[in-house]
Amino acid sequence: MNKLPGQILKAPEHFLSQQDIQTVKMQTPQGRRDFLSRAFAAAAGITATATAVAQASPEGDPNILNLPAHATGLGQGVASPAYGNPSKFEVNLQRRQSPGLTQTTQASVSFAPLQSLFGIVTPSGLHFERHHQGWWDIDPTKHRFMVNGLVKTPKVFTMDDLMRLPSVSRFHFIECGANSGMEWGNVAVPTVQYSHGMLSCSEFTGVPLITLLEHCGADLKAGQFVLAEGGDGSSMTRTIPMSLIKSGEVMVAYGQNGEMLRPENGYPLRLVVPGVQGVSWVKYLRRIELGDKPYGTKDEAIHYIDLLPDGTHRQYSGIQECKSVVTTPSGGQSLMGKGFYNITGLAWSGRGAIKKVDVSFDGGVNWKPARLESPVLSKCLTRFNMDWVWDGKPSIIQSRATDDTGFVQPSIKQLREVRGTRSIYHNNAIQSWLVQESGEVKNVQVA
Ligand SMILES: Nc1nc2c(c(=O)[nH]1)N[C@H]1C(S)=C(S)[C@@H](COP(=O)(O)O)O[C@H]1N2
Ligand SMILES: [Mo]
Repeated sequence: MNKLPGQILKAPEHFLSQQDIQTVKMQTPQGRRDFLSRAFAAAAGITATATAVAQASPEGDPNILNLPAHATGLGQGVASPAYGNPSKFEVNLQRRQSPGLTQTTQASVSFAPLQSLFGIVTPSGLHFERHHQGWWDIDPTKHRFMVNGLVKTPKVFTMDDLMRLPSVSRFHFIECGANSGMEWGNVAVPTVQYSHGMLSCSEFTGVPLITLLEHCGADLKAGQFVLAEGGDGSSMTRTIPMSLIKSGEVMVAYGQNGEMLRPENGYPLRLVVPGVQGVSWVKYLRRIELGDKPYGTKDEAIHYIDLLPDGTHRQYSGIQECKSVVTTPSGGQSLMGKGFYNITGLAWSGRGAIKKVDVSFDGGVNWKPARLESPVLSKCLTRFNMDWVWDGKPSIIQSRATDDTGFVQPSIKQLREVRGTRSIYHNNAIQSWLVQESGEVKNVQVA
């Protein structure tokens, strides 16, 4: 029996009893191969109930014994509409609005269904959305992009102008600074879609911003910051330091996952600022101004800043620190019974590549390294997997990521010690999922 650390906090509707905590049992497999053989042995040993990973025999299963219509008849011709859609059986795979968020006149946030996604790329139609004043489908022939400020020749580009220039394609995550924000206040939202779903990852294509600035004769000595301005009515303007831009990573992007950006993600042009919170990835990008100091715009003065315990604000804290989350099993899901499971999740860091992800099944007492799946890219989602045999007892599953700067993802307790409890933004704490005896998984906090 393990002793779990500290006090367990929970959402009011998901009470975690002391008894649950006491009965969480640890798993200490010796190595993967040994583990797997024992895993399947364990699963086979519980044959009486349907807990093995597959049915033992096909006898009596009409779905394997009888030829279905699709094996004997003629299928359909090429897909119509010509732009393909998911299977009709996948209708539950949707972006969703959080039931816990205040609704304004129109919905302004939709969350990506992380619990149902594989690998690292977010399908464009499931990319999360955050609109400060609604989205637009802008005519690309009328869209203009201007570069001005500390440049020799201010210029206005059309989309055709931009698409003639040398382009790059790179995979990056985007995470809203408010992702997991509800967890600060110990409001454990029910599913990973709502706790972590303001996170997506795409292959972006565009022109490095530094190329455009140099093209306009930028003063790279005096010019220390740029202002990025969006074309929608939200006056979404953000300051971005030239140090990020000079690295060549910041991109004026028109492509997303092999096609043009989706309207809700900024069509026809958005800024891609790898590693930095989503708000700086200005959509419907229409202007870049080069200046010698931070601009302190409205969204930089009152939003996306962190109120610290001493009453001061942490400002320009835009880099999304190292973070991870187990996406299956996660809140709202139910395990089908004892036996083997693939634990899977995502890890990312705004400072570089993921080096390691450890997983705990006992609320953070013992940790074991997960397998990182390739590719492992800088400022990009990394997929991790791990084998697990569930013994049917309550368990608290957590993941803890380390990036290549050596930064280790903190617990919510460690984070609160430094940042207090009054933040909304920049919560990169370890996430805890309680697997109950019934198999139901709930969002809890181990603090
Ligand atoms: N022009 C404009 N750019 C914007 C926003 C906006 O409302 N208008 N929202 C920002 C915020 S807060 C985030 S988190 C990301 C969300 O990008 P997405 O909607 O493509 O997921 O875009 C940023 N860029
Ligand atoms: Mo955001």
